[in-house]
Amino acid sequence: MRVLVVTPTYQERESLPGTLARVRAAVPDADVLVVDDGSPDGTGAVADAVAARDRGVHVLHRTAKQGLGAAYVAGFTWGLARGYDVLVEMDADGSHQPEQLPVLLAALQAGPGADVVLGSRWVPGGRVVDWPRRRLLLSRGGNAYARVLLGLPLADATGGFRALRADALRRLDLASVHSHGYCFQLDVAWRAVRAGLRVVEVPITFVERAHGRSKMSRAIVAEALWRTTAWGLAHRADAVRAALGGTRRTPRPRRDRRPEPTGRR
Ligand SMILES: Nc1nc2c(ncn2[C@@H]2O[C@H](COP(=O)(O)OP(=O)(O)OP(=O)(O)O)[C@@H](O)[C@H]2O)c(=O)[nH]1
Ligand SMILES: [Mg+2]
Repeated sequence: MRVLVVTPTYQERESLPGTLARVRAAVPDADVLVVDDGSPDGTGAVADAVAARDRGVHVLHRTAKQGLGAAYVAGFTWGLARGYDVLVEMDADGSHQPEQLPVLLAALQAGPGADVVLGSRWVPGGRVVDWPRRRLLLSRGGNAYARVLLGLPLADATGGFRALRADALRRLDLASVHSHGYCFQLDVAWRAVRAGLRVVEVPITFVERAHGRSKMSRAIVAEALWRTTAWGLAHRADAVRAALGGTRRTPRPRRDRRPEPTGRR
């Protein structure tokens, strides 16, 4: 199983080297792709320096900050073109623990297997360390909104630490993803559920960043809110059409959530 860990960066000069070293130690057989949007603090050069001495680390330089979603689409496209079997999403800021990568990857193969494994803060065993109350509320509230509006059968669709099988990813029509900010996470989870993929949540420990600044902004929250609302309304219109005798354009979500696999911490 060839694994590529995709790590988008913007202004992560201090966090990136430690994150990369931890990934390489935790899953030595996996490659890493840093997708840097021309960070003015020189994160791209830091990544290049690591890549120069480690053949398992690659860097994709983009010229302007275009958001987390666009960075992941570019990184996934790069990985799919090079034949990786599994693509992983991971932040560079230390919030996602590289030491939990083996648990995520094992869950792809455990039991009946999974197409997409989501690291989840809001299943039993999941944790958040050092987050202020307003961030906890935003995350819980955002996930609750997505559950109600989209019928998304997930406890945490925005954790952003996840593993996807390449063949599953190919079914999600990445070229049509327009989400910029962290609603990219919701977008992909929603597409996966609608495509009838097997989506599994495993508990993770999410730690507030120690260095650098959060890119979370009002604009990013607003984007998540309006896009989720638009998706929800379109979904409901679909359901109404189907109830009136038309055909359903989107398949019914599969609600088979398996019990957590191994490695609970
Ligand atoms: N390439 C690229 N990376 C980005 C962009 N925005 C954020 N990132 C990276 O994506 C990861 C997550 O971004 P964060 O700033 O931590 O945002 P967040 O995780 O939604 O917010 P916090 O929970 O406050 O940390 C980090 O590694 C960022 O450097 C972007 O526009 N382009
Ligand atoms: Mg973060």
